[in-house]
Amino acid sequence: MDTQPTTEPVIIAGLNLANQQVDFDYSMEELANLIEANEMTVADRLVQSLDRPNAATYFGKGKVEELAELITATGVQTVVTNDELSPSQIRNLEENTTARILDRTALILEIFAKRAKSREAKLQVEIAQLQYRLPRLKTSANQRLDQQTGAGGGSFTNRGAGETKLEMNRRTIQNAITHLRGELAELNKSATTQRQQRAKSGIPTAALVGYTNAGKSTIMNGLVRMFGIDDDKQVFEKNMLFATLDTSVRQLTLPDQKQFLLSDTVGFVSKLPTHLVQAFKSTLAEAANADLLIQVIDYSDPHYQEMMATTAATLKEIGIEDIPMILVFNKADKMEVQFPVMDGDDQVVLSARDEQSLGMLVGVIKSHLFTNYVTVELLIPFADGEVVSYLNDHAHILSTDYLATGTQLKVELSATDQQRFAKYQQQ
Ligand SMILES: Nc1nc2c(ncn2[C@@H]2O[C@H](COP(=O)(O)OP(=O)(O)OP(=O)(O)O)[C@@H](O)[C@H]2O)c(=O)[nH]1
Ligand SMILES: [Mg+2]
Repeated sequence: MDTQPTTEPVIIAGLNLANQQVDFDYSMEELANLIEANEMTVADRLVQSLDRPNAATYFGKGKVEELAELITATGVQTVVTNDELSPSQIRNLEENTTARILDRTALILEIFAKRAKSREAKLQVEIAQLQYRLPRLKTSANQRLDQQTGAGGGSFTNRGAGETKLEMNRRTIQNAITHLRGELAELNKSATTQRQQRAKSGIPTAALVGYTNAGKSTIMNGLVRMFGIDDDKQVFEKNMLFATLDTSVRQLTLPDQKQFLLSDTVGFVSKLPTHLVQAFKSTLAEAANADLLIQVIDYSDPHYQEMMATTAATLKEIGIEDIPMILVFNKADKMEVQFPVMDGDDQVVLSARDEQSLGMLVGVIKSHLFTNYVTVELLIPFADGEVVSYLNDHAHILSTDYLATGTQLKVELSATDQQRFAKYQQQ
C-alpha cells in the first residue's frame, strides 16, 4: 500500500471484551479511521479476547510480550489502544514494550486539537486535554521539591517547601483549567443571550445531529442555499472526521413565509471521551434547546446502525432526551436505492446533494415544527393597513378579499400570531 512519508506508522491494539457495548470489529475499524484522521497509518494490529482488561497492563502477560516482539520486529514506535487506559496501564505498557502508548482518548483529543479553529473550540479542547493529563502526570516527578533543589528538610512553617513537583504540576494544571473555564464562560454568555433572544422571538429551532462525516454540514449548506437570507453563510463541509467543531445557527425562510432556525454542530464517534463531551456541552447547548432534532445518517456506510446507536448513546450522555427527532438516511445517491423517499412521517431516505431531496426534507421538518399553525379568517379594517403588510411579510396568506369594511384574509398563523390578531378573527 502507498503510504505518505509524513504519516507516522502505528500499531493498533484492541481487546475484544466479553460484554462490549459496541461491536468490536466496528470499533477497531473506527479506530483505524481515527488514526488516518490524525495523519497516522496503521502498520499492524494486535487483538486479544478477554473477559475484562488486565488491570495492570490492559493485555494479558503473554500478549504484552507479543506486542513487545511486534514492536521490535516492525520498528514501529507508537501503539494506539482501542480503549482509554488508566495511567498505570499506560506506564506499565510503556515500560514493558519501550513504545509510546497512545490511548483512544488521547488520539481523539489530538484530532480535536488539530481541527479546532474558533476560540471556543480551542478552549474546550484545551480543557479536556488538561483534564486528561491531570491524573496521568508522571509519578517520576513525585519527588520533593526541597530534595530536588537541596533546600533542606521540610520546614513546618513553610508549606510550599514540602510540596512535591507532582503536586506543583497538578496545582498548575488545576489553575489553568479554572482559568480556561472562566474564559469559556465569558464566551458562552453572549451565545446564551443570543439563544434567549431567539427563543423570545418564537421562531422554532431544529438541530442537525449525528455521527461525524454523515453529511450534516452539507445538508445545512444545501438548505441555506435554498432558503437562507444570505447565501454566503455557508459552513465548512469536508470528507474528514470532525470537520465541524463549532455550532452555527442559520435562519431559513420558506416560500410560505414560515421561518425556522437550523443549527449544525460537532459530530459523534463511539467511546467519545467523557471529558470531551463535558467540555463541549456549551457547543451542544444549541441542540439541547432545539424543538426538533434532525439525525443525519450515512446510509451508504455498512455500519450505519452502529453509528445510530452511538448517536443515541452520546445524546443521552449529554442529557438530550425527549426532543422529537426525525431520521435522515443520507447519501442515498451512493446506493442502489430510490430517493427521495419518505418512510412514515419521521424518516426520509435522500441525498444532501439533491435539491428535490432537500425539498422533501423541508416538508418533513415543517410537519414537525409548525404543528400549532392554524388557518383563520381575519377582517382587518383599512385603518390597520400595517397589520396587512406585516402578515404579507410574515405569514402564509391563502386568499385576500377587499370588502367594504376592510381586508379579508385567509391566513395560516402560529399560535403566537393567532393570539396577537385575535381581535380581527371572524366567526
Ligand atoms: N455522495 C454523497 N456525499 C455526501 C452527501 N452528503 C455529504 N456528503 C459528503 O460527505 C462528506 C462529509 O460531509 P459533511 O457535511 O462535512 O459531514 P458532517 O456530518 O458535517 O461531518 P462532521 O462535521 O465531521 O461531523 C463530504 O465530503 C460531503 O461532500 C450525499 O448525500 N452524497
Ligand atoms: Mg460538519
